[in-house]
Amino acid sequence: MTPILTAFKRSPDRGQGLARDMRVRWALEELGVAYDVHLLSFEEMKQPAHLARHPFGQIPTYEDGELVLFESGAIVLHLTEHHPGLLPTDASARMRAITWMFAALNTVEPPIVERSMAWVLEREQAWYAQRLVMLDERVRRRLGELSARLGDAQWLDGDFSAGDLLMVSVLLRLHSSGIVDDFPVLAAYIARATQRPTYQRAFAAQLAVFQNP
Ligand code: GTB
Repeated sequence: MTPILTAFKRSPDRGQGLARDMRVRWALEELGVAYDVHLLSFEEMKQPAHLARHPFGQIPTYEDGELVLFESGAIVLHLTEHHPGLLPTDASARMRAITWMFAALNTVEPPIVERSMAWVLEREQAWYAQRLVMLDERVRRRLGELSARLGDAQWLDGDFSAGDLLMVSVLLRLHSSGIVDDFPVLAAYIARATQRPTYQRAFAAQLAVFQNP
C-alpha cells in the first residue's frame, strides 16, 4: 500500500516549499519511497477525520497502513528507521545524526519560527521594530554557532543525513529575511543541499500543487 502524506491544499507560502510537508517529501525522495498526497483545506484540517490523524489539526501527517503519524520530525525519523540512506549504520554515528535532527527542530527552528511568527502577527505593533532586533539577535547567535561547527565540512557529521535534511529545511525558512547571506558557510551548505535532485523533485511536487489548484 502506498503511504499517504497530508499537505496544504493552498499553502500560504504560495509554493515556496516552507510548509513542513516539504521536509517529509524530501526524505521520501532521498529514500526512494513512493507516496500519495492528500491535500487539505484549513477547514478540513480541523474536521474530525483529520483530527483523528493529527490532534492539533495540522499538516503533515503520514499514513502507512495501520500506522498514522504526525510531527514532521517523527515522520522523518520513522522513514529513516525503515529505509536505508539517511542515517549511518554505525550505532554512534547514527545517534549523532539523530542528535542533529533534534538540534534542528529543538534548538535552531524555535528562534526562526518566533521571528517569522512575529512578522505575521505583530508587524503592525509600534514595538515590533524593537522586538525584531532581539529576535534577529537570537537567530544570528544560533547561525553563528552552527556555522562555526560546520566550518569547512560538507555536512554536519560525515555523509548527508536526516540531520542535514532537517537542518537545511529549517534554515530555508529564513530565505526571505536575507540573514543567511551574512553566514557564507551556511549559505553554501543550503545551496549544496538544495541542489540535490531529491530536493528538487520534492520542491517541484509541492510547487505543482500551488500551480495546479
Ligand atoms: N511541529 C509540527 C511538525 O513539525 O509537524 C508543526 C506542524 C505545523 O506547524 N504545521 C503547519 C499547520 O498545519 C503547517 S507548516 N498550520 C495550520 C494550523 O496550525 O492550523 C508551518 C508553516 C505554515 C506556513 C508557512 N508559510 O506560509 O511560509 C510556513 C510554515
